[in-house]
Order: sequence, then structure tokens, then C-alpha cells
Amino acid sequence: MKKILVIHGPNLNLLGKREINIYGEVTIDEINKKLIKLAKSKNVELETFQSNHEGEIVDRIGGAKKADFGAIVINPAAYTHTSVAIRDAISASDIPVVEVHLSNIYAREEFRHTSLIAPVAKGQISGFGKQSYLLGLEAAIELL
Ligand code: CA2
Repeated sequence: MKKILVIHGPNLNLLGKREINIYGEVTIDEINKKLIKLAKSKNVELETFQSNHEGEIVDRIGGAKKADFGAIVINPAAYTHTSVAIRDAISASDIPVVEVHLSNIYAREEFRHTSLIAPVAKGQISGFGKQSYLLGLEAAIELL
């Protein structure tokens, strides 16, 4: 069976608990449940992973191909704008990576307008709330 890894970056564990005006009421568990349901309907195995630690995210990306994942969907959260380490890990991963964001990063503060990840991702989906993840997963499944 084909496998996809979904990675949630720092603070996304707080979804639905804080900053509801920006990110809405949806929780990470609800997003994961919807993703797993969509994956099942497409006969794809899905694993989800959230971390607040850059190195842990780098390790998961680096090990993804060996662990038989055919694609990654990632919301790098704040690391989108800062992490050369995550960018380099994606660049070296040898599998397609889809970048997703709940909010439209280009409609927010200027420091969010730059993604270090976008140039090494297959594509980016930004601004559709939890739907960004579902669209990202559909794109990743097509890329398998
Ligand atoms: O829109 C997105 O998905 C972001 O990746 C979310 C990041 C932000 O730094 C990016 O610029 C855009 C923030 C994730 C933290 O989420 C929180 C959720 C609830 C409470 C606090 C933070």
C-alpha cells in the first residue's frame, strides 16, 4: 500500500485552543481524522506527526524515503520562514513534498511572505483553512 507522511510544525498542537480568530476552531486531531478518512478512501496509508522541534522534523523528513513514504504533506508553521535545515532536508529527501498553510501567508505580516520551503516543494497551498491540508493530500496522492 502507498504511504504518505503528514508533518505539522511548531505550535500547531494548539489549534482550536488559542488564536481562534486566525486559525479557526478546528483542532489538529480533527484535521488528522479528516486526512485519514480521505487517505483510506483512496487506498493510501497515512501517518501524522507533530513536533515543536526543528531537528525532529528534519529527522522525519530525512528518514521518510527509507520508511517507504512516497510523499510528504507538511505545514512547517513558523519554520516556513526561518528553517534552512528543513529546506535542505526536503531538497535531499528524494520524494515529493507538498507545503500547506491554513492561513494565506501572503495576506499577513511581511515576514510571512517569504517561504524558504516553497522553492524545494512540489507546490504550495495556502489560505483555505483545514481544506488546505485536504487539497495538499489530494495533490500528494496524485504525485505518488
Ligand atoms: O497558516 C499556517 O498554517 C501557518 O503555517 C501557521 C503558523 C505561522 O507561523 C505561519 O506563518 C503560517 C503558526 C502555527 C501556530 O498555530 C497556532 C495555533 C493556535 C495557537 C497558536 C498558534
